[in-house]
Amino acid sequence: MSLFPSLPLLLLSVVAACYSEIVTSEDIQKTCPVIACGTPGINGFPGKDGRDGTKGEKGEPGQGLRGLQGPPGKVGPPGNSGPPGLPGAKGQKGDPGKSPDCDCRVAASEREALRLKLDRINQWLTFSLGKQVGQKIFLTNGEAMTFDRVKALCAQLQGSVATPRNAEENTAIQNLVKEEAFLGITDKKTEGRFVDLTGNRVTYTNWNDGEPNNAGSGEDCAVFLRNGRWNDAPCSSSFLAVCEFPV
Ligand code: MAN
Ligand code: CA
Repeated sequence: MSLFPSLPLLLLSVVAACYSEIVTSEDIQKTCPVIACGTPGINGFPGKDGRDGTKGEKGEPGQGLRGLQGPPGKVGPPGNSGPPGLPGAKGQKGDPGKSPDCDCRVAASEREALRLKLDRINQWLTFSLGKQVGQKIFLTNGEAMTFDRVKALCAQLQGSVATPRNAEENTAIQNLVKEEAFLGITDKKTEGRFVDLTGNRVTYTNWNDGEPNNAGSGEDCAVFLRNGRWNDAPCSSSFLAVCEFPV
């Protein structure tokens, strides 16, 4: 038997092979017509690179060494003041003072003699004037002057213008004076509101009937009348100066 089949059979085999390729590949249908079909071509060049893919998820922290410590931060705002501290320790005992240059026993006896003498003078004054009442004594120099001058005179003597605080003191003044005298009471600041020289409203008064009446061009000073009662009169008028002093 011959190695080659007969020619019709060979043609039939080739046609059958080509037809089977047409059925499995549309592209081959265009490039491999039945009549031009030959040996397969060599592979083409690789296609272009594809587009970049989407970004991946963040990776796990690395395993490398920790970095150096950064510089210190800014200074913060000052804090609130703390509670007061404990009291300090007691100081050391001081040096003994200098002895006085005088003989203290003699000075003490002299002080006592002076005190006794003052007491006696006070008794003479009280006996003479009979005007001490409680811890207060009223004295007069017998002169008449304006209110401002009386005030200045009494202050110069470390006293004040006579200001009776009750009936007993009012009687003491009445026993002292035989003419009209200024009192340390005025309504200069507010008409009708009589206050003492410290500005306090007086609680004791002994106004004469119909007084105070602020007569004429105005009467802002209180004046002690001979009958022991009071009248308001001009501060610029002149009346007896009577001062009071603490005893
Ligand atoms: C005079 C003044 C007044 C007083 C009257 C009383 O005018 O002394 O202050 O009020 O007399 O009649
Ligand atoms: Ca009057």
